[in-house]
Amino acid sequence: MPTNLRDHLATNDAEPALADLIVTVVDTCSEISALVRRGALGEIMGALESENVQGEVQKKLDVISNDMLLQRCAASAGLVAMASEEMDDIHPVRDLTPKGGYLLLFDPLDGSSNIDVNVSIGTIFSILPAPMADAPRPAALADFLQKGRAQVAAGYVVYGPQTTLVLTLGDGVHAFTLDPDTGDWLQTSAGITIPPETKEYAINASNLRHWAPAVRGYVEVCLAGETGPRGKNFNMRWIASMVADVHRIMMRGGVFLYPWDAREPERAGKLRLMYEANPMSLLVEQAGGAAFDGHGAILDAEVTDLHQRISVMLGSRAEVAHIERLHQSA
Ligand code: P6P
Repeated sequence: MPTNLRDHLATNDAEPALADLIVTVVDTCSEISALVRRGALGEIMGALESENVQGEVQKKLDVISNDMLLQRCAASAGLVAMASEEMDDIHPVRDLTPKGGYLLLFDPLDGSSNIDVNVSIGTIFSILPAPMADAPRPAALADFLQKGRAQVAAGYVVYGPQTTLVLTLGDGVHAFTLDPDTGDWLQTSAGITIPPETKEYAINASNLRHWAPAVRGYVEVCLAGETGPRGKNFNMRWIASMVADVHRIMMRGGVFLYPWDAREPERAGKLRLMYEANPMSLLVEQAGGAAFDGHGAILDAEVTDLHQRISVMLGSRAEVAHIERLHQSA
């Protein structure tokens, strides 16, 4: 009988408050999955009048998912505060104490523009250690501004043909699939490793004219295939749902690029560091891959703002190393 998530966490000696927080997040994702599956039957499709801090039109399910995570995770005893793509400010839950605890960050429904067209979407989450405080005090924004390498756990749930959790606690990457009959999360992969080589890249090619020379050169050589300097043909995928594109890479290799582009030069890219790039980069590195931001490892990127954006190039280690060399020689 496959291991379930609770037994996996217990077997791997996960700190009890961390295990409880992870189980609470994932059980909430079970409920989000049920809403996603109902689609138009559930009257939760479509957009709201509101915009999030990113200036993106919020889908009903974005806000519903966000509120579900806030409400349910607040009960997890080790949780000090939360932050979300859908909220301008942090969401304090309980005071920091000398015992420490955890900070939870999430993109409650990444790829939500795909909801109305029935394409896979997902929830991404990151867990950071809460600082210890000599005297009890509420968490502050500055407590969240930790580099990605400080994460104690990261994961995503992809709402696709299967509902699957991919999780790391810093000691390898494992996958659990939701059994729709029992509601249990059963382990379906242990010790996921990303093949170091690949012939498959994922990028929104319509942005080619906006990219930096290194990225444009990389993609043009891929397009040249066996007639070009690398002498091999490549395949391209772009689901426009980071969770779905990254899950494919976790399962069969590849590289995912959402690089800086000239449309908004002051922004490092489109994707957010704290609750998209950092959790995905920890998962990818733990699976033997690499995650690069155009200058260095994403997990080492300086953090200055909760909603800062970053250029993302991640996946098969040898291919990311090739992309890094192109940046160094540009
Ligand atoms: P584009 C979804 O909105 C998202 O944040 C990621 O999930 C996805 O990879 C990217 O944006 C898609 O962006 O510009 O291709 O629509």
